[in-house]
Parts: sequence; structure tokens; C-alpha cells
Amino acid sequence: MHASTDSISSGHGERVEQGLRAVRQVRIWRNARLASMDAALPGLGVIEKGAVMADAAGRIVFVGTEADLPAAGARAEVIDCAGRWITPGLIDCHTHLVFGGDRAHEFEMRLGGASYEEIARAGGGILSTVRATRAASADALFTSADRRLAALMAEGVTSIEIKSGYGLEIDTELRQLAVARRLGRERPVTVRTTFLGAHALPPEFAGQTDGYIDLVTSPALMRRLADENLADAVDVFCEGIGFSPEQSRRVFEAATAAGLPVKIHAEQLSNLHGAALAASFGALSADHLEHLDAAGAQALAKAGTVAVLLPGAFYFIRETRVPPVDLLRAAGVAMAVATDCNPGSSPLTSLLLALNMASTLFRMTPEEALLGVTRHAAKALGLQAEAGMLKAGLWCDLAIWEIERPAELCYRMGFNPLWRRVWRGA
Ligand code: DI6
Ligand code: FE
Repeated sequence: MHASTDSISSGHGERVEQGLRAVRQVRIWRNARLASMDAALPGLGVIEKGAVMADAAGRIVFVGTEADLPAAGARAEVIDCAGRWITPGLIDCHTHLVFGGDRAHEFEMRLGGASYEEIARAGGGILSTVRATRAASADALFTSADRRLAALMAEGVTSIEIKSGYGLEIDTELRQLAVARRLGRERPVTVRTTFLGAHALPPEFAGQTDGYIDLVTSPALMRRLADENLADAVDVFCEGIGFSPEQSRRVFEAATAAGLPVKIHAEQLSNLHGAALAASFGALSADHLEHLDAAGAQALAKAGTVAVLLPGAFYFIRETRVPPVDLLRAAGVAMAVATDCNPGSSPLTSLLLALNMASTLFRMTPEEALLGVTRHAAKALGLQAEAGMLKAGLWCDLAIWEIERPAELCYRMGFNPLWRRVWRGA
């Protein structure tokens, strides 16, 4: 499906949308084993000898055993899954998918002995991607992000979050968000956008961090992000090499005033108690969290804020401190897993590999990891009423797998057992 839309050039997103809509009809996937992820069922919500039915609008109208399948009329298309497993379409709830250039050179420097923080402080790191992103046209940004998106979709991803944060000036930040929106219009995938203006301090504002925060928290900008539907949420990198908790608070106040939900990059390299701050604003998620403490985990639990764990970044920058999965588990925090796809700390375009890393490096159980790319990832995007479970009323986004048991999705490395991917019923 992705390949068939490739030939359609920019500006024809609506035509593609109509094309997709035209092929939708009542469909039934039968003879399947379901890992429904339904919160009303234990564990993965497994249903043996199961079936899923979608209406012509691409919504699920039935999930259950085949024996209970309602009559669908003669016009339904029936797909025999031959005993394969169906999960909800996967959700990558934390990416920086849209950016210019790459950072392979820094990778070489790191292998020569430099640390991620040293490179960042020397003007490399995020700022080198900022230079490349500012210099890139919207079309160039679209083309490079589209290839990464295709890799994720090929593994069953049906929803993705995409952040700005490599412009650090209003025009380029908005260009990144517009490119992300265009991906969502032209490709069969749900895109949620996040404004991450407070990702790093741009060179023009050296020594004036508060002045930069004034810019990215301006009420006019926040209103525009909300009113023109440019961003679905607002994020901040709260860290020694990013922004302080007080500056992060200003970002949250401005976003909240404009009615935009918030997220945070927190406790990645040190513990500034950013997660608890975000929780106090009812954040959708707090992400990274390697240095989170027990009080932080409690704060997330109380607020219902999802902990998004990013093993690709942990692996790639060779962190040694793992996020406190035991504390999160004990506190009852919903945990999600995402790629953090970005050129600096996690050049990862495989959510399946992130699942493997979440289990191998962070010791998440396969059940936790799989809920982390479905139900809990949906919650991290505020999409829990639309995606992340096989349940009547939700979008019919499916990933159908050639596997014998769900744990295989976490167990393998570099193998893609996807059989079919379904987005909104088609
Ligand atoms: N934390 C990260 O791991 C990425 N951004 C962030 O806030 C790194 C982004 C980069 O190095 O380009
Ligand atoms: Fe990130």
C-alpha cells in the first residue's frame, strides 16, 4: 500500500485519502489468534479462534471468538488468517522522525573516544542536526522522513508520534510539523505531532536561555499551534544540556494555557525531577527516565502519566543506568516502549528491535513490552479511545503476524514476521 502511494507527488494527499477510503468495506479477519490488549481482559487479552470485523468506515465493530461473530451480509470481504496472530497495529509514541542530515560522523568521533555530552557541548550533537534541518526544504525533509516511516510501517506501525525540535527557530519548527502532518495525509498511518521547540538552545540565543524560552512559550505561538492544528502536544528536554525544571514549567504553563497537553524528556542523564513536574501538569507521558527515583514513579502513577522507555537511546549512547522498571511496575505506572528515532542518540527505525531491547536491556517482560507498543503507547498519545486495543469502536488498525506466540515479537533480532498490516480497516 505504501509503495502504491509512492508515485503520487506532493499536494495530492487528498486524492490518496479518497483512494484509501474508496477501498474500505466491511471486512472480517477470521481464523486468527488475537492478542487484543483489551484492558478488560488479563495480560495480552488473548482470544483463541478469534475474529475481527470492521465497518466500511474503518472502525472495529466486533472482536471475539468466531462462534460469536455476527452475520455480516454478503458484501463483507473475509480474510482467512490461517491461525496467525493479530495484534493492534503498533504505535511508536516517541520519534524525532523529521530532520535533515545524519550524524554518522559523530558516531565515528564517539568511537574515537568522545562522549555524547562532550560532542553536544562542543556545538555538535543536536545543533549539527539543527543546521542541516534549517538548510533542508520541506520536500527534502519529507523524502528522508518518508523512508524512515516506510521502515517502521513495514513492521506493523499504524500510528506514530513525530516531534519538531531541530529547527529551534519558528519557521523551521513549523516546517517540521507541517512535514509530519503531510506524512499523515499522504501515507496510511496516523501521525500525532509534538512541538519540541525547547529541545536545545539555538546558537543565536547563546547565554540567553530565558529569552529563548520567552520565544517558544509566546502565547501567540501556542495559540497558533493549537488553533491551526499544527501540534497535538508540547514537549521539553529537561536536562543539564537542555532546559531547567523552572524553564520546563514555563513551557508547561504556556501549553496548558493554550489547551495543549504536555510531555517531557526527563531523567535521561541526571535526576532533575522533571517527571514529577510533568505529572503535576497531568502530562501524557514522561520519557527516558533512566535516573527516575521512587518519588518520581509515585508521581507518574498518581497522575496517570505514561512512562515511555527508550532502549534505543540507552543502547546507542551506551548508558549504563537502566530505567527503574521495578519501581514503575511496583507503582503501577503504565509503561510504553518507543524508538526515539533521531539522528543523534537513537538512529533506530525498528520498533521490533526496540521491543527486543526493552526485554533484553531493561528486563521488561514480553507482555509489558507488547502493551508498551500498543495500549500504553496509545495512552501516551492521548489516543486510548481510538487505538492500541482490538475493541469495538476503535480504529481497525491491525498487525497480523506469522508467529506461534506473541513473545516472538520480542525474542527475535532483525527479523520481521509481519504478514499483513491494516490501517483503518484497509
Ligand atoms: N534526548 C535524546 O535522546 C534526543 N533528544 C533528546 O532530547 C537526542 C537528540 C539528538 O541528539 O539529536
Ligand atoms: Fe527523544
